[in-house]
Amino acid sequence: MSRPDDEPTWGRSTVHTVCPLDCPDTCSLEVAVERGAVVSIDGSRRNPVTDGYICGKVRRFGERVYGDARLTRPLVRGGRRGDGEFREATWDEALALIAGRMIEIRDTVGAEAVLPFSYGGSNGLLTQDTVDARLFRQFGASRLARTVCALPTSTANQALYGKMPSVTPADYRHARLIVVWGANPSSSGIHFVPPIKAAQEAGAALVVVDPRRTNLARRADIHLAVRPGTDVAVALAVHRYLFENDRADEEFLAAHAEGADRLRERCAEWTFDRAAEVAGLDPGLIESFAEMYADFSPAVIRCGWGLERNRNGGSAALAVLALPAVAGKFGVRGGGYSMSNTAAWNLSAESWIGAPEPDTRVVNMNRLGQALLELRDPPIRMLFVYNCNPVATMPNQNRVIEGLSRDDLFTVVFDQVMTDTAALADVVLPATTFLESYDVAQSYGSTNLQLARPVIEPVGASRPNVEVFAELAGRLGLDVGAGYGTDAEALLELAAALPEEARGDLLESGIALGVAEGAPVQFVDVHPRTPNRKVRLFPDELERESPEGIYRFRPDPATADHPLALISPSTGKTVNSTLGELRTRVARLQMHPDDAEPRGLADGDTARVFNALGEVHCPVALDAGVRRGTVALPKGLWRMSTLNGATANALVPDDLTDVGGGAVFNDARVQVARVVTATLQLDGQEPAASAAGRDASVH
Ligand SMILES: Nc1nc2c(c(=O)[nH]1)N[C@H]1C(S)=C(S)[C@@H](COP(=O)(O)OP(=O)(O)OC[C@H]3O[C@@H](n4cnc5c(=O)[nH]c(N)nc54)[C@H](O)[C@@H]3O)O[C@H]1N2
Ligand SMILES: Nc1nc2c(c(=O)[nH]1)N[C@H]1C(S)=C(S)[C@@H](COP(=O)(O)OP(=O)(O)OC[C@H]3O[C@@H](n4cnc5c(=O)[nH]c(N)nc54)[C@H](O)[C@@H]3O)O[C@H]1N2
Ligand code: SF4
Ligand SMILES: [Mo]
Repeated sequence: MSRPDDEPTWGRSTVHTVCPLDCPDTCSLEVAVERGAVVSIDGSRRNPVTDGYICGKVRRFGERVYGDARLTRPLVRGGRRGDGEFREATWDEALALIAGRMIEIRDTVGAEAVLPFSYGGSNGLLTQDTVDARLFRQFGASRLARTVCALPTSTANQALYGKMPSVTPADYRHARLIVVWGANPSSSGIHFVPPIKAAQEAGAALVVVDPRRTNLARRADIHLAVRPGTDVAVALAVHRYLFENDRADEEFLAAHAEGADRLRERCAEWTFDRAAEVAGLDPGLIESFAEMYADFSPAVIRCGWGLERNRNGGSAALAVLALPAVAGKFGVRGGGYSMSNTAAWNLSAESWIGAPEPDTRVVNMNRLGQALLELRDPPIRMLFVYNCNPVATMPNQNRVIEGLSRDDLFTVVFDQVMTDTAALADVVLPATTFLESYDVAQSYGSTNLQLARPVIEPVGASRPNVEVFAELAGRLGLDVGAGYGTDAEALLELAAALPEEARGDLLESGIALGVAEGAPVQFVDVHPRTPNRKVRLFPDELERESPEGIYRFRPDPATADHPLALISPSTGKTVNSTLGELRTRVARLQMHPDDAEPRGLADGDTARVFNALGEVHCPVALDAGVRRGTVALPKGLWRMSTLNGATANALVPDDLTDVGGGAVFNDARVQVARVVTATLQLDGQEPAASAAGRDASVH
């Protein structure tokens, strides 16, 4: 890790802070700083969940802070769009340019021609939906529906339980049965794994529902290797079993739920045989799971996000989250469900944004390409990207790139590193990382709030979001409030809007643990936050929203030409696309040997993965751990990590989920073929290297 040499020498100090990245764990960190530079990052025990250790990704975060891709100055496009030529500019010049464009666009085609684009999964409460929201709302920009993740699951959790706080990992040791459904915590939330292992050692059974044999699936008593997108069928078959065999908790349902009869009607057709056929499983295995779930208490379901990223995602989340209610699993420590815990503090950004939302058009972020290419009245003329890397992370990548390549679009990208999206921008602004500015991280795995504080000075001329948006607002003549001159002032303003019990702990010790000291028992310490505190098993508003109705199965989109299901789950190398710049190896397509063999593919061969939307060229890794008929690429790849500059999202349709308008990343259906490398040998030269898509002939 490089260090500035001209800094004065002072001793090593350790600063306590938090990792705000998009990960349920929200680790508390100890960062060692020497001569003004980060020298090591490790876990602390202040957040009990962290337990003194963190993932390898964030241990390496210093390589990102000081890395080659780091943005240190504002940049203005020099050459043709996308050719990578930028010149350095001052903040004054860059912000004047942006403000001038915004005013010109507003005065000619209207403010709705500006679309702010952010997701903010790796951002805390300060760096998104504070001054940025005030600015874009007052300006009258188009609004963005932030739907790329968690919309189906959170819509289901909201409708059924009003987002009741979840069972936290610490309580898993009390469970006799743990069901990990569509989650892979070994990559996506590592602190969930030890509690699961400890519970197993104490005698708990483990069931994993996942198309891949994940680390936990290897240790499971039952692994249901479902075909992607079929969870709703499996969960409904379990419901049917419970209702038909007097294993439903009628007493609980009568006292604490409504809509059970309608759920019962919808599951009636889902025999084990029918669900097994749809999901590509042995019916006996689903039956064993159903019996186990009925028999064992406490039983907890860890519902992940893998099951929501398909056309049936909303219904799948509803059916899975409804299981503990129907089977009567609440009311005991270690029983119930875990979903995102973002609602644990019941915080609403509305309480500190203050400015009302304008009635402007709403753009679903999963259809960015379509919005850039097809929206009229007015067309989008400025895209302002921050806290997000849409070229790497949004569906239908080729359309996104085509949209961003429009000559008449002005794109601003405000980021920490030169992302694939920034490479296509007109103006690039450098942002601080969480080691250089304040933020308030809210855990979605547990219930704590923690303070991220500046550990080092901002690298180069990078600046925190709040300061940049406040200055831009000033240039636009908008009043975003007094307290936003610096991020420290903004922090105090935000803290004033937090509940009393959080504010004191957060500002004094940097951590507030939250509901019932972070370990609520569902239906004892916490209850559904629905109007009558009952579970709403058949939410009518979702039935109306969903084209075919809820608890319904929509058939697989596979065709004879594109028969394989491509999934793109999280890996231990990146958080979404964050840290993707540090990947050095080309990514591989995971494929079952039985799918590879008839295609003439051996381990390490270069393949072309394609459908009507695009193609990805990369080597194949044979792996019997991925179910037949399913292939997998890592989520969050940068374009440089494949052989042709396209990633899984080039193959993902921009269709939406049944409920919540979510992304259907795992509905990509593809064919895979071997790329035959040209062996043409020119006089005196080495054979051409494998160069898929250029001089190689593709079969
Ligand atoms: N290291 C790391 N950690 C992360 C992230 C990251 O990118 N990297 N991302 C963070 C974010 S934003 C999120 S939302 C969470 C997501 O964390 P997870 O809930 O773990 O979600 P995924 O990684 O998308 O997929 C989890 C599992 O679902 C499986 N799966 C795919 N399709 C299906 C299906 O149809 N049904 C079922 N039952 N399983 C399926 C995949 O094989 C995978 O093993 O992780 C967070 N943590
Ligand atoms: N194929 C496929 N694609 C997926 C998924 C999948 O399962 N499969 N999963 C999806 C999921 S779960 C999610 S959540 C999305 C997330 O997708 P994105 O929201 O695009 O998340 P990141 O890729 O982490 O990009 C966040 C960017 O914000 C920048 N950033 C961080 N902090 C700040 C800050 O304080 N200020 C500014 N200005 N910038 C900052 C980071 O440097 C980074 O480049 O990706 C989705 N994409
Ligand atoms: S990414 Fe997750 S596991 Fe890694 S340090 Fe951050 S919160 Fe902890
Ligand atoms: Mo996510």
